[in-house]
Amino acid sequence: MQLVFATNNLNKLKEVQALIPANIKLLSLKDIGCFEDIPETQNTIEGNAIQKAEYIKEHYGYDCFADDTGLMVEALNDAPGVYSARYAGIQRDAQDNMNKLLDELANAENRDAHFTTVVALHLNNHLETFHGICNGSITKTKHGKKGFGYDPIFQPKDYDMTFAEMDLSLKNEIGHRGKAISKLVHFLKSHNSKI
Ligand code: ITT
Repeated sequence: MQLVFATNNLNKLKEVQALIPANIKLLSLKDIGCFEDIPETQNTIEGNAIQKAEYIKEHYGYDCFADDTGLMVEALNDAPGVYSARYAGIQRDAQDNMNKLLDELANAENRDAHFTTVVALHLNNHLETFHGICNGSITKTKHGKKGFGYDPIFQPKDYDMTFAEMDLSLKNEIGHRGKAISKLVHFLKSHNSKI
């Protein structure tokens, strides 16, 4: 079986590759000759995941899945949420985004937050979605060099380190994306006895 993973984010690709069984061939956007920006114009995480998966099916004809993720911060009424990538501007810069979030929370007592991932799968002309959530809190300063995006300032509940201080295998085990992708793999296995 082969599936396109519709992402331009190489860090996501690395995390997901570690969770997908070896007998599913993952194709990247580059592999199918897709070099344009895929529209993400919906106002929900789920809407954007579905939009990305449907775009690839419609324009390239491949079965595929897409991941959309957001960081929801309680004290900010769940911002940046669906706007996580461009929170500090269209340059979509991780350091700028984290700095803005730390500034916004400078006087906040409640630093609770969660990541939400929705994976949308387009397979045999059917659409399925898989959700994953990871609860935690926003640290006061950045810690760690691993991972990507907001990882240096996100500390998952029950751990005394940020995602950026964890090995990929632990982030995948307890994280939002790992949970959503595990559900995807379970679904694929239950529909294909060869996986
Ligand atoms: P694609 O749409 O091409 O998959 P993207 O980087 O635009 O890649 P998202 O829209 O899903 O992906 O990401 C929204 C933002 O959240 C973006 O700034 C990411 O860096 C950040 N983000 C996503 N997953 C994350 C994770 O596991 N840890 C930390 N930050 C993450």
